[in-house]
Amino acid sequence: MDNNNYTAINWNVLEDQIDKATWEKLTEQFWLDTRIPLSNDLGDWRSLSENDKDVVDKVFGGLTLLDTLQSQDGMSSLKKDIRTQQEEAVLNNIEFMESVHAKSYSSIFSTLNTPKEIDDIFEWTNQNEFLQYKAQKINDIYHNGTPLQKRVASVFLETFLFYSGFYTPLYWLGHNKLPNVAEIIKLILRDESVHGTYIGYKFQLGFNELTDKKQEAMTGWMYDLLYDLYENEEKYTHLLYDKVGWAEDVLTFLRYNANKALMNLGMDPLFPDTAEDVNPVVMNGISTSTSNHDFFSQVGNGYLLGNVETMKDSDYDFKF
Ligand code: MN3
Ligand code: MN3
Repeated sequence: MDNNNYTAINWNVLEDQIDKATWEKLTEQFWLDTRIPLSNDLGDWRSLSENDKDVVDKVFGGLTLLDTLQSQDGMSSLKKDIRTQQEEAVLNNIEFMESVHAKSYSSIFSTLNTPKEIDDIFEWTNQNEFLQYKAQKINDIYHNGTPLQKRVASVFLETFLFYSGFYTPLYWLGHNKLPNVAEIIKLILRDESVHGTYIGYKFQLGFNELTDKKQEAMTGWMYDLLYDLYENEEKYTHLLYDKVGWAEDVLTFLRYNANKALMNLGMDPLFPDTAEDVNPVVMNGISTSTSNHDFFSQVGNGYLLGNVETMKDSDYDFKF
């Protein structure tokens, strides 16, 4: 066969079954922010203190930035060194969902905040030095890193860096507040669980092909990067959470998730923290089943995307 021929993607001949399994999982769990009745959370929102509201706003500003990065630069950079054509299709799906994630915070803002407040949140997000540090660090790897480094950056972002933000809506969900906002976060979390596992798996395929010496160098680079990001995350966490007194709990949650990111990459944990160390209210928030709101049927019979089931704990633990 002529190597210059343009090759049609053939889903009936799979080099890697995981591509198809991931495609099916991701398309089954497709969702849109517009189906969640966010305005039902307005009563809860009004009951929060100014400090509590400020934390929610800034946390979602930060998450918007990270999902913007994933949708604009992350997946397109990973697509440059795919191992199979189906991997590119999966990354296309992920890229679109990252745009849904990034947009969903705007839906939350437009429900809870005034236009002036929204402007201030974005202004803060685009100026904050710790947010900019992590976004630029990861983006630099996306543009200048090796194929494996890029996959590490993506997994660290999604399985680790997001969690300083996810803590807040899960905390409120654990206290029976803002359940619809939390529903969006849980749908995002469910996606990220699949993304982190899949991209971590593709990393491991490449990593296993390296010589021992190169594996050692890669591992060293990875742990250095994690430490660097953790130091920045400590500062970000104190800045956001000191005024409500949650910083230490958030840092425990972060270390627990940093270990999960390493696990996705097939690496040993770095921190001693386990699920038992995390604030049980937040763990409870993660495991609370979603209420569904019947959101697929709300928009009429034509909008039927398979059966929506109650989410389980295991939905957040996607493994092959
Ligand atoms: Mn995302
Ligand atoms: Mn993702």
